[in-house]
Amino acid sequence: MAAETQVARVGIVCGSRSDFPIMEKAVEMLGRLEVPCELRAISAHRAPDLLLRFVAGAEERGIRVFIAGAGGAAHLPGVVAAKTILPVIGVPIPTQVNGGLDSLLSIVQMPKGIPVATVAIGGAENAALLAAEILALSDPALRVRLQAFRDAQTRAIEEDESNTGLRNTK
Ligand code: RP5
Repeated sequence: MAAETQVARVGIVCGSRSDFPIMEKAVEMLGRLEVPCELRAISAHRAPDLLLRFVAGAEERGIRVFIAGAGGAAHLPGVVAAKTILPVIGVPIPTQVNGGLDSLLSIVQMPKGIPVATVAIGGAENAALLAAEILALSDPALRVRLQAFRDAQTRAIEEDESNTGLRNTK
């Protein structure tokens, strides 16, 4: 039973260890939702064979959704999507080119036939939430945790008095 909960359900992969500070936000968010995940840096162009082996073995290991982050000519999410029928969520990594516009366009502009669901530049938290929503379709307990996350988020805004700005009325 305990071992079963340790099986990673979300496979997070990125092009370089330099992407870890962004991708670790996805790990953290999935941790809050109690969704087991794994994070690997495997470059699609420097280690393509390793990447293909990682993707090929993932479903058998228990992975049900991929989150793939890359920067620059960010082909990694598309390559992952090309080799699996599991959903792939792409995270464009911020770069020196207009803050990551190169990464965003490389990931979001997938030609038809192979989809990659793309989040905002650096949007690893939303990638994690979307992955959790996909898993929650067949995991009622996770659905409850996701709803609790949403409710707490809303409550924090409603109850935070510092959200009230200055008034000039009596
Ligand atoms: C991409 O190139 C990686 O995803 C990373 O965002 C970028 C730079 O990689 P490093 O030169 O830091 O390894 O493949």
